[in-house]
Amino acid sequence: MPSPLAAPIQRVVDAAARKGVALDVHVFAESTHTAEEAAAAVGAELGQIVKSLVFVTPAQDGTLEPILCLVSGPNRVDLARLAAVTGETDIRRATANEARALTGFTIGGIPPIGHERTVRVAMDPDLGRFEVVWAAAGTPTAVFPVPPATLRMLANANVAPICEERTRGDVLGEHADAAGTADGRGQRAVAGTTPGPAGSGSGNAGAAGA
Ligand code: 5CA
Repeated sequence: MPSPLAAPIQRVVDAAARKGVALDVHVFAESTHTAEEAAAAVGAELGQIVKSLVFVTPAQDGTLEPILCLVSGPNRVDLARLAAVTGETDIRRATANEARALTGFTIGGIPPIGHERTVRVAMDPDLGRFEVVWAAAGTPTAVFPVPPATLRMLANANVAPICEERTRGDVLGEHADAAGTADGRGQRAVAGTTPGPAGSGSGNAGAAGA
């Protein structure tokens, strides 16, 4: 009999199941706490790792409202952009304790779905470059693969420019292997031009996003 999933992982699996998606959770012996560790564990590139970063803004009743940012591994959230996208003026990073209290999960394992309460979610369009991305599944050793468009649906995420501009050097370095293609966007899964496996919603989250 398969061993039962840890309770936090089960909450993530159940949340996806409620939307009709069966998650394929991978649990590792080694840590997947950081994006770098997760990329090494699954053999993906850093950009395919979904960082689930918790920010907070004061709600009208004086409590803190969480805002979850789903961010491609190498990218960083730009607070001014996040403020513009959410319409909030007072946003900061959650502390580790706040993140745990607001989501029900511990940093390093915070998933994009299955939280304690309804969370507003903003998603980095760069995740839409890949056919599949990998997100934390509730603990710091568990991740799951998901097409970015499915992730957007599951998290009810608003795909919007929330990250700092990458430098030209960053982008050229990353795309060096794909330089010179006709459309200039490289050969790597630019969804919308490259159909995903089994039509499972691997479209470009960015193209469809707000
Ligand atoms: N499992 C991996 C890959 S899916 C993961 O969860 N990565 S993560 O980026 O979403 O979570 C780790 C992030 O938590 C780090 O990038 C770091 O920015 C953030 N973090 C670590 N410690 C703290 C802290 N004390 N307060 C707020 N954020 C923190």
